[in-house]
Amino acid sequence: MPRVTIDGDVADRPASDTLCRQLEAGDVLYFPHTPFDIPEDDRRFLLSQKQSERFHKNVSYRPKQDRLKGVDANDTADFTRMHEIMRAYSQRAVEFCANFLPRYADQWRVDYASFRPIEEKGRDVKFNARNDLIHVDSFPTRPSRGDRLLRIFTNVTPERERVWVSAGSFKELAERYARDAGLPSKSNGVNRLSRRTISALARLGLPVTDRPEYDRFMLRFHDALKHNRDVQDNPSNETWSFPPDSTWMCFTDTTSHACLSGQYCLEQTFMVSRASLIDPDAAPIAILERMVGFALAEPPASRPALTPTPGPDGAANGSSSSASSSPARGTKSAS
Ligand SMILES: O=C(O)CCC(=O)C(=O)O
Ligand SMILES: [Fe+2]
Repeated sequence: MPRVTIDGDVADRPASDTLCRQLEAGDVLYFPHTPFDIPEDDRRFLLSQKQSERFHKNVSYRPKQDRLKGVDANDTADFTRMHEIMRAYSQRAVEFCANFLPRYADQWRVDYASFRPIEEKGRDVKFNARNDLIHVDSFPTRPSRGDRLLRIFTNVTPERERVWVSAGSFKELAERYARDAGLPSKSNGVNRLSRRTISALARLGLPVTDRPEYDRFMLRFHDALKHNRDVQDNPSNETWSFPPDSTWMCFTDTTSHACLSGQYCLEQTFMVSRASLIDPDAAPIAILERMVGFALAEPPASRPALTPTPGPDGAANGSSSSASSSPARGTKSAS
């Protein structure tokens, strides 16, 4: 799965259909020079944030609510400064992506941005939350319902690269491992019953996530890949180094990835509507539906409007419920 380098004028024009097709199939689009501005003062402030003193996890920014999380709110000056920086990064990343990928921008939902200030190598987190194990992304608190997860990352660490490794695309991995992870089955009456109960509870406003079969499978697959030594240790896995001040984007529900090392990094996520894809048949949901022979989420046309509405946890969701039905997963992202 190639890493496609995009430099110079190409970054200033809308991506060609060929490039969109490559992106949707799992290629990484790599910009050796970040194609939008990150002011020097902002970088200095981000780098001055020492890991572990103030952060237990990533800093997140929710553009729809203009809300910052993961920073000590008692330190008002630093909180305000971090808030400004995350707001500005998110706006610039969204503006760049909207110009570069206009075919998705009309219908996408702008999801969270994040700042990752903690060294990834040897990071002490629970097994399924480890970023250094290869996986495809799925968000427990924000089911995508078959829409795609597009993410753009910027390495702001001076003099150190961010290193990723990949075991190929969702299609390749699903062909080999989806069955072992437990493909959805139509005949599972218990499943259907519990889904109906969850839907009913969600309609009553209770904090459960009405998660379609697709998202339930993607969460299982995320965990299964992390536990699979054949995936993790495959000698043909590809390694990509992203140098300081580079930016890259990919559909992280398709491009399998792990971050082996690297520190300060900014990121913005989008949920891209299935309806706007150039090749909807290459979407993970389409691949899985061909395998099982039935629909794994409501088709976009029969869903409520795509306009994001804040859920109870502030998540930008196109549906009425957004909190997790699975307390074990809490609000962490399986990503
Ligand atoms: O921070 C990174 O470079 C990627 C980590 C990751 O896999 C994720 O956030 O889903
Ligand atoms: Fe991930």
